[in-house]
Amino acid sequence: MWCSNSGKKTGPAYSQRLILHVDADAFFVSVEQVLRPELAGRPVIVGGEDRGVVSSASYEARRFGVRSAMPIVHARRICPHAVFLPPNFEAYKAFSSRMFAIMGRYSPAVEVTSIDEGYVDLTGTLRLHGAPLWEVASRLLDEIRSTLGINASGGLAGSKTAAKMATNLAKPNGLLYLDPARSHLMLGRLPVGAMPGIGEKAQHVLEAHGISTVGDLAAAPLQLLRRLLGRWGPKAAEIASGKYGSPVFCDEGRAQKSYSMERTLDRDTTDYAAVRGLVRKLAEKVAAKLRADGKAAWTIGLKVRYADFTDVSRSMSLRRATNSNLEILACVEELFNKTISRRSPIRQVGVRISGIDEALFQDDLFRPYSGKGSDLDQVRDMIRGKFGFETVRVSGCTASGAVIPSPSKGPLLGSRLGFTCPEAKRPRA
Ligand code: TTP
Ligand code: MG
Ligand code: MG
Repeated sequence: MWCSNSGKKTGPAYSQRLILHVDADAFFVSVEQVLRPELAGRPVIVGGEDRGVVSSASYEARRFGVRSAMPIVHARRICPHAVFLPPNFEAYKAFSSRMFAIMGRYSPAVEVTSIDEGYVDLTGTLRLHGAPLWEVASRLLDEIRSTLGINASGGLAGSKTAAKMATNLAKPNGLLYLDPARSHLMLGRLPVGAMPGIGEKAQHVLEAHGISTVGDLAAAPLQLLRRLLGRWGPKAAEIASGKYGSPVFCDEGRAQKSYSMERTLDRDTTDYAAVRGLVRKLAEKVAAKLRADGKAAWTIGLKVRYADFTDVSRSMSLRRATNSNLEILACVEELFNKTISRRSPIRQVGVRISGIDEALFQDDLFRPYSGKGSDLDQVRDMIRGKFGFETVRVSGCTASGAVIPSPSKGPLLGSRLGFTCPEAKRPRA
């Protein structure tokens, strides 16, 4: 699909802000189809095991109603002839970095927003490329296609939000150019839920107050929006009106914006002690990744999915960014205690750490801070890195997820320091 709304023969002015948003089509599935060409053109679904959810569905599978985040059991019911595959993250990461490397050849300003998606700021590159920027955008998508063998769609517009909405309209395998001067006219007619940042819940709230399109949102009274959406309300209106354009954050964008892990339990359970242990284990693993990257986080979040698929998410922001195991565990404990008030079976839990910052704090002026955490955290990370996660247990959590009632009852090594070492395991040969 190709679409230009400008109707003009000439391209955008040299200095006009133009941002290209790129998002790979059915990314995980497309990579699988490159690795196994016999799957091309077939309904293919990548997702967790039977109790998991769909991560990515080929457009052939989507015709049967399969969508991301749908339980695999449901997908099997509505599309039984699809090929179901477990995820292969290493391959996806390799394709992802090759895709962003291609994008980086078209402009130095590239913001990575997810594994298969990002922005390229093409502003000011008209002379460099010597061609209209929509042609340049088209060339970029072609290069992804011919080099990696996967399709990507794109949106070229005057702001990141408009570009992302254009990509969504262009999918699959399309490119949509929206003339910055007039894009709000087209985007204004879209349902309010089409705007990035307006989730399902916000959409329902807005619709209940007669705000059903992006244009309605742009024109809504700010006071009403503040009441309905909090501080995000007026900003959302500004974005909807096309007046706000956040820059392409190249350096920050390349860095990971959050660290998260989630686990679906083998069976729905009301054994909250076991779930609590699992949550602590996830938090420790995520915290270790954060330290390994020399980062710290401002916000710690917990998600609980109940057996009926209702999700409860809670997060807390800290007074300073941290990567300390104990501080992160303390937050997760507090969130868990606040969240598990409903006495219903739990299906899945997840821990998400966001508001990522450089770990710049330094307690010892005479020793440069590595960002890898306190001595205790570094020792624990090192032992776990060498001998496996289970070789060190932080008080309060066993390998099976059950809670140790008192730290003093655990084996002694390290317990004074806040963790226990159940056994000195040898590395596997
Ligand atoms: P998306 O870009 O949202 O989805 P997609 O690439 O599969 O399909 P399309 O963009 O054409 O609509 O997500 C990129 C990848 O992230 C996706 O292939 C798998 C993963 N993912 C999940 O694991 N869980 C999810 O709920 C979503 C939405 C994506
Ligand atoms: Mg995608
Ligand atoms: Mg995406």
